Amino acid sequence: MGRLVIVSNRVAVPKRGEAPAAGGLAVAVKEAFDSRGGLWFGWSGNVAADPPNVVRHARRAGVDYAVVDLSQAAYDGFYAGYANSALWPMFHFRLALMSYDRGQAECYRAVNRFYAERLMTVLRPDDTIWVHDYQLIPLGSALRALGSRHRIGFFHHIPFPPWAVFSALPGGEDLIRDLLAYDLVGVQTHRDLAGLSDCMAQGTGMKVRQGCEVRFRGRRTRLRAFPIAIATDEFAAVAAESVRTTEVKRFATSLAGRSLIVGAERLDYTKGLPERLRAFGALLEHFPERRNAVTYLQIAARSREDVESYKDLKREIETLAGRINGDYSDADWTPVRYVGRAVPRDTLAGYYRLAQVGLVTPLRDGMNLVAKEYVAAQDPENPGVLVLSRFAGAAEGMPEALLVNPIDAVGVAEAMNAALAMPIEERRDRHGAMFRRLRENGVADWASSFLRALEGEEAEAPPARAAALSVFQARPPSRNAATSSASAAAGSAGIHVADLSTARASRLL
Ligand code: ADQ
Repeated sequence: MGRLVIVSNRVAVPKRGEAPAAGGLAVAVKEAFDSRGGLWFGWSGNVAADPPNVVRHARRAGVDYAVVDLSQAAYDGFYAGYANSALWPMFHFRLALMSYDRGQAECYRAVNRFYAERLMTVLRPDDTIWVHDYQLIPLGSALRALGSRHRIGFFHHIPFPPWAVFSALPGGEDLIRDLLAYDLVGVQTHRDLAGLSDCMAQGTGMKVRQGCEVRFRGRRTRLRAFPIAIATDEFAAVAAESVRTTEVKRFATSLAGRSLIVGAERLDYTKGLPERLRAFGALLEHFPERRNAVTYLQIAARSREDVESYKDLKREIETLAGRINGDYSDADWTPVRYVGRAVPRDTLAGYYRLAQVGLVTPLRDGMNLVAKEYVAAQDPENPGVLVLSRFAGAAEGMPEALLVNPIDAVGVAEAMNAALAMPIEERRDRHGAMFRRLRENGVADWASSFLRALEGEEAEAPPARAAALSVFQARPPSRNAATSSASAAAGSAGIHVADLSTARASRLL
């Protein structure tokens, strides 16, 4: 078996003697790399006025890294420009935030051609190539144009909208056609698969067999859903350890017995932060008994500060948090604690474990790993409750969360209130079901099932439809249905608690 070659836009080469990054792709592909050797190719993160046109190599912990630098002009047009100002908002259904510039679109293609040329210099004939995410959609076709006959797979980490949305992008048809250079295109959820399949059919005019296969110029491109996962046991252990550290204990003491609601993400308009702050304001307004009894900790790591819409977002969040604190604070209580930076992963895990409510309410999200991490971090004997946006990919496999529409401030407030009131048996039942599912589908399974499908070991029958139904029909333990007061509160509030019927599932698509 040949090497596995991972290509992602940003490649963080660990410093000599340092462990590789503990999250994301690094964990996902570690085992695959361990068993067959591998190469990780991408942008180094360096921007230079006139970068050397060379591939730099490094070897760390058994993994070969090959990275290239970008010029300032390439970075501006490709990354800050087309990828993050046109593609990112479009893929997240935010057409009003899209800004399109033809020069940037050309730059995006030029950078992908540049990556392909550099990558070809380091490839071996029997390598399997796995390309990641929306920055690199045309990489496969650029490699084919240079003569690559490798197996090439592409995984799309963010949502995939239907053609009615996608077609707002000038040249959208070309981007969809680029996907036909891949042998396998993976998305996170069945909702995304429906979007991708619709774009394939309408954007190319080609027949999409059973919604998941296209044949074009002798190549078969398969379309599949592979929901990304986390290293559940490892994260659970980190969280259990973290609550014993001085830092997390000090934080717990500072709560003075109040309940904790936690949110954590990159500062990004897709994550629904202003909407979430309004929902917390609504909790304090409509449920006065929660005043001075609950603290909301929001951790928002800075992100893409060179893109204009992200600067506006930061101002809006700071204003909203200031207003809630101005309206409701007491001398001994600040309702919103806002931390505007990244915190270490183990500290974050400790905060999750302390929190009675995990508030994960993106307006759209490919998957959302925070939802999974929050569940993994809980004490199984006394777990907190996940309040989760129905528009996060994670909702497809977590029907036991309290599922909400994030723009309904009062609805989200009612869900938070129901979560804070939920009896322990119901919390255990809901948590237990989600935790078991997370353990059964770990991140190593995610990577290996993608690679098995790419390398031809997948069963021929398309799994999409049957799997979609079984996920949507999953139900929480029967006790929840009518007996608990929290369920009743959630039900009367119109919160969709684990009852995604097939009919509703199809409305969500
Ligand atoms: P992201 O949009 O970055 O990822 P997410 O899946 O939630 O979103 O992953 C974020 C990661 O960063 C998590 O591991 C989280 O713990 C960590 N993190 C978040 N805020 C932090 C903070 N303030 N400090 C430190 N760490 C923080 C994209 C897609 C998602 C998809 C992933 C993986 O947008 O939908 O789930 O890729 O495919």
